[in-house]
Amino acid sequence: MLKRLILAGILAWPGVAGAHFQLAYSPQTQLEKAGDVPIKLIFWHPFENGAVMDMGPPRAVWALHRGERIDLSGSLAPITFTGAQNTGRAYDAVLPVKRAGDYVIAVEPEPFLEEAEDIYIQQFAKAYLNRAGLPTDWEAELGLPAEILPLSKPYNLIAGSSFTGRVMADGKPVPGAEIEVEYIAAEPDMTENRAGPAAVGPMPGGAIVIRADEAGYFTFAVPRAGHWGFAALDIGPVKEHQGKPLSQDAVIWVRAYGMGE
Ligand SMILES: [Cu+2]
Repeated sequence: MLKRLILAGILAWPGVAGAHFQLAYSPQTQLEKAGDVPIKLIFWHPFENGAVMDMGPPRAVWALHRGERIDLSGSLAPITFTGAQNTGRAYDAVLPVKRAGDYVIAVEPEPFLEEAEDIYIQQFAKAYLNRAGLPTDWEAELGLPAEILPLSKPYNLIAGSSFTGRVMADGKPVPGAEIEVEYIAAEPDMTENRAGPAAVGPMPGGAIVIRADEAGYFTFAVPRAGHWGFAALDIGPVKEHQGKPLSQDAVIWVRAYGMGE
């Protein structure tokens, strides 16, 4: 029996080795002009340029701008996205950027059945864009069931500096939350709908993991420029979906730049 469990664990390993991350990706987080900005919603293993999961229609996709909610669900269009291993279902969305300020994108997906582990995963994801350098909304709490609040302005970190966040569930801090750290190694090609060339390989030893402190805070030193993601796992209030365990995760995407780049 024990042997069987170990074997099952080993067989399940490729599915859990890399970290799943719900992306809301736009190559540029700093915008000069008004206009429609394409966003890609992809459920992927971006650090290892690994498996693309089939994303279902999300429950809600919206953006916060100057305190107001912009519904993006009407812009959703199904696409396929191809990573180094496979092709999966994903979505295009369009963010209408008008006035200067922050645009905080929120994705509320349907629970996804992770067959290798026989659990559902639901990742509430946030990503940040800014027009014209005017900070307006990045500190706002969106009120998601699972959410990471940034304490560092999330769209223009300096590579080599640090990012601090606070893990929240239902509006309360989560002591000791487990957080996976991810890097988009192969940035999506926005027109070809496939992963571009990988800038880095996956780290030896599997997912990068840190823990929040007793008040839900964590800090990570960001070693290089690019798009970094943090996922606090299984922190949301709903623990079951259709008779199976549900992990409600909070994902935040931040952008770092090298100085002088
Ligand atoms: Cu995975």
